[in-house]
Amino acid sequence: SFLKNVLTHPQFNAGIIHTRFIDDNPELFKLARSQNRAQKLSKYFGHVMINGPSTLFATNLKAANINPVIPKSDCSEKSPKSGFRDILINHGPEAFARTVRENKGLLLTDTTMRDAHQSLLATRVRTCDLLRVAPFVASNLNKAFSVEMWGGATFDVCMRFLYECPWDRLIELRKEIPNIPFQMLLRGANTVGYTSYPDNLVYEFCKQAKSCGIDIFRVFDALNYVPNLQLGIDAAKQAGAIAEGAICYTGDVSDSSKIKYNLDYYMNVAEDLVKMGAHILCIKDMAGLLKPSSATLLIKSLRKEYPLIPIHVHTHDTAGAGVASMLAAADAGADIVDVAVDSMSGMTSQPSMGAVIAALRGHERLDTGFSMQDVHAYSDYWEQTRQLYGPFECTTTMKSGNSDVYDNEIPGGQYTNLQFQAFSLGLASQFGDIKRNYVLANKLLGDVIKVTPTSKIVGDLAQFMVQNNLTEDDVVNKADELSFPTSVVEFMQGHLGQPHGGFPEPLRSKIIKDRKKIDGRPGESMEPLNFEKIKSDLVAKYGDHIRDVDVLSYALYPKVFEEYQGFIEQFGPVTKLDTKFFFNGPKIGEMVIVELEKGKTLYLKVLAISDLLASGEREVFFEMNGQLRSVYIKDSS
Ligand code: 3PY
Ligand code: ZN
Repeated sequence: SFLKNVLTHPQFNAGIIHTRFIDDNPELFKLARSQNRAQKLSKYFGHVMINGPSTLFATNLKAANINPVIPKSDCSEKSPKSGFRDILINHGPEAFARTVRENKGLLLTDTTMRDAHQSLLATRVRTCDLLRVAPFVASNLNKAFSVEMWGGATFDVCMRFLYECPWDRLIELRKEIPNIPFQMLLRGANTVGYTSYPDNLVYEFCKQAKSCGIDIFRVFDALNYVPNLQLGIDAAKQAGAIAEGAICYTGDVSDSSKIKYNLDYYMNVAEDLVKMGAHILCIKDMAGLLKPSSATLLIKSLRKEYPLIPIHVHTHDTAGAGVASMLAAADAGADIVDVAVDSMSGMTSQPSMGAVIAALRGHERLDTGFSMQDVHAYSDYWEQTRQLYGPFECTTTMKSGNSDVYDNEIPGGQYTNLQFQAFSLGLASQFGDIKRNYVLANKLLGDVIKVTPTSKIVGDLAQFMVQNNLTEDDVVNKADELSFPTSVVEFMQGHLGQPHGGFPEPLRSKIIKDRKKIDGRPGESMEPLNFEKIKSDLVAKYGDHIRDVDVLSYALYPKVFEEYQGFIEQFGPVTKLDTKFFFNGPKIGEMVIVELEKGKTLYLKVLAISDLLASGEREVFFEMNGQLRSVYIKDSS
């Protein structure tokens, strides 16, 4: 098609051709590429229509065939209303933190674009569905303290299951929402992964994330291990961003029988975070264990000790007490709480935005100033959009909140994950067993804080116990002979850091035997990565479209990144497809309109699929911008 472009070029036809003809006319290549993309997307459709979805569905629920109505923004694109980000940009992180403390009214972080769908829809929400509502968020939710839209599990799920680039999601959303701070969840020394990484990766990750649009890094460590936290806070600050130091919450601070994680413990971690220079303190209640009375005790104590530092509270509504806890936290002096829009709230997600706003309407000190109409319009959009994700809907198996979380302490995201796993193995009734064994596994591991990645270790041990029919005593007594999951062995070796109260003995020694022990911060003993070398290798393999951010994607998830690159090389920019088409492909004869880039629209229609040929393939006939084409697709059934 390049040749065709040259032959039909007016300059060529007019005979005005010189040695710079090709250099001066880069569109010759562009046109060729876009046709290529169209062909690849047709191949994608053929593949999905013949071989089924490209990403494994978690439930039997179908994706709805709807086009969600986009709520109307009440201001023009050219002049976004002012928001908290203006203060950050114009006056810097310290002034920003002061403004937050002085703000009248409770501030809200909207987690709909990250934690809510991570907890309810297996993190599967795609960039196009976020982008559609982004102008509305910028104009109508401009009072928000922040939008949490990146980090946690979204990074790897983007590439692994959605075949999207997480960095592009950030960059594109930033363009649409220039006025509200963007917040991400950073797993400290584990960044957005499940293991420890070399320090230079953590610094480089924060630098790139900040330059692509992240303003606030919520930094946590799954063990509240101070040296790991320090690394994350330093990296966020060095990037010039706001460092929100998070204390992972577990147990019950107001239950005097639970002594391991008591008020003194939390106050000590807070002191360390303040000493490190965190701009904001966060209580990160990833499992939804913070009852209202405990929120009152903890936040009052922190407020008294640190009158100047903003306090941010994060919870999950797993038991159903989330709104009550956030109101208690606000009353006790929290400045900011996390909420998800109504239709994406509740259960393992965050408490409802609308409920918190309505509860505080007219409150002399805490009224949020949000309009209920705006919340309803936003919620309407998500109610419809959520239906596109039926195949990942946690409510297929979960119908209500569940206060057993106070016993098993399973984080919101993991709760639904474990349930899906049991369900997809046809062992839905085993979920109860897994939850009970999760409690035992936690005890065996020394009562650790459970959040990514430690929650996975506890979950792995619980599943190992269920599968092998092991009691708590069996695990300890037979530890010498058992072949424990790698995650458990590495945790015991110290690969994630040191847990509060130390490792459980004799189990640790029995499990690690003569393997290496890491006694300090794992990153300290890791070789720095050579980013230049990685980049040149990637460029050699994939071409010069590889950017510095791609180098980070590779450094964090080498195999996932390579599979993702291979996928888009084969099937093109599937991120441009509407969600219903991405999951299931179009119906025969249905017109699909894809905006490949501004001003470049593709009209694609699959016309017919042939019977199985002797080659094991089927021929897919389609119309691409009015022209008839066909591709052969292997039928793998
Ligand atoms: C994550 O690390 O992904 C979490 O959401 C932890 O709460
Ligand atoms: Zn969370």
